[in-house]
Amino acid sequence: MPETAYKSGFAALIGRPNAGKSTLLNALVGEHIAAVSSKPQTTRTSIKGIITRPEGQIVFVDTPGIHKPGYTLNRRMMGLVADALAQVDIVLLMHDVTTSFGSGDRFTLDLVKQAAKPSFLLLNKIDRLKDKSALLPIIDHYRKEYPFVEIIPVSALKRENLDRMVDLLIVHLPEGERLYDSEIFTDEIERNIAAELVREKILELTQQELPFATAVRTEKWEEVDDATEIHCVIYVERNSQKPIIIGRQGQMLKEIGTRARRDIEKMLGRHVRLNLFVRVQDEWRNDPRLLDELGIQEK
Ligand SMILES: Nc1nc2c(ncn2[C@@H]2O[C@H](COP(=O)(O)OP(=O)(O)OP(=O)(O)O)[C@@H](O)[C@H]2O)c(=O)[nH]1
Ligand SMILES: [Mg+2]
Repeated sequence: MPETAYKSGFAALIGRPNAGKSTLLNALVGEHIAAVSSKPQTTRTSIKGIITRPEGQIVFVDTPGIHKPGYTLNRRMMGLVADALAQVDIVLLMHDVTTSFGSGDRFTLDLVKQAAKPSFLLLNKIDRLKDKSALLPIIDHYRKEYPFVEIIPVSALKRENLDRMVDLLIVHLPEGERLYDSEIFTDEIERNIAAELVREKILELTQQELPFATAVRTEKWEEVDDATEIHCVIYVERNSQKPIIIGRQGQMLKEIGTRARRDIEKMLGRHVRLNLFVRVQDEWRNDPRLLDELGIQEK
């Protein structure tokens, strides 16, 4: 019998919007599978990223940042967080060390306490700390709140301390067989990742309410001779938002398309012809059917 058995299991990335959960997911799998932006509420679904090591396999579950739900969309997003908390083996609570502990962090921490699972505290964005001793009061505060199995300062962006985090995670995972083939790094399908990459560019390039009022869906995906032809529909809520997405002489839509196409080509390793269409869909954030179609399902 081998000295240590193979380990496998699920770890949920939980935290406030903007903490850096999706940045960490992308860094861990080494691929751009989750949208990242400086705007809050970037992630709307739970996306799995898988890493396989000789000693174990970890399935990371990225989740939407925890916030007060207003629309059906946001209620479903919070349902996905509750679901992830209930289903995984280990919880990774991520806190952005450049922000101070507020009521949203209190609410988030209470959810982690209720889940009562083995939990790691990840203190993210340490690259932005001039003085690392600023971590000590944060660690102290969290340690008094919950018996975290590990408290690990990391930088998802600079990939600091991630190997150590993975090593420690494997130690705490249950014994078990591989859950996915070792080459698989996500269970997300390419057409959904493409739509997310388009949405990411919209978040990058637009301001105010537009990032929240926009959704993207891939409607056509076809392999033609030398390229993949992709049609994505961008949903906005009001007629007045359409010209903002399109921009003067179509410049904005063109820029969104160019940036997204580059990323999609990187993912597919193939030429892409990306066509974007803008559609006004009143109140889509409260439209159960469209939310289903967007993969943001009721739980
Ligand atoms: N300096 C620094 N910035 C980071 C780090 N990790 C993430 N960021 C930035 O923080 C912002 C938010 O990152 P995301 O990964 O989208 O955050 P998230 O927690 O997934 O956010 P939601 O999906 O909205 O819940 C982006 O601008 C990232 O570039 C880090 O380690 N250091
Ligand atoms: Mg995210």
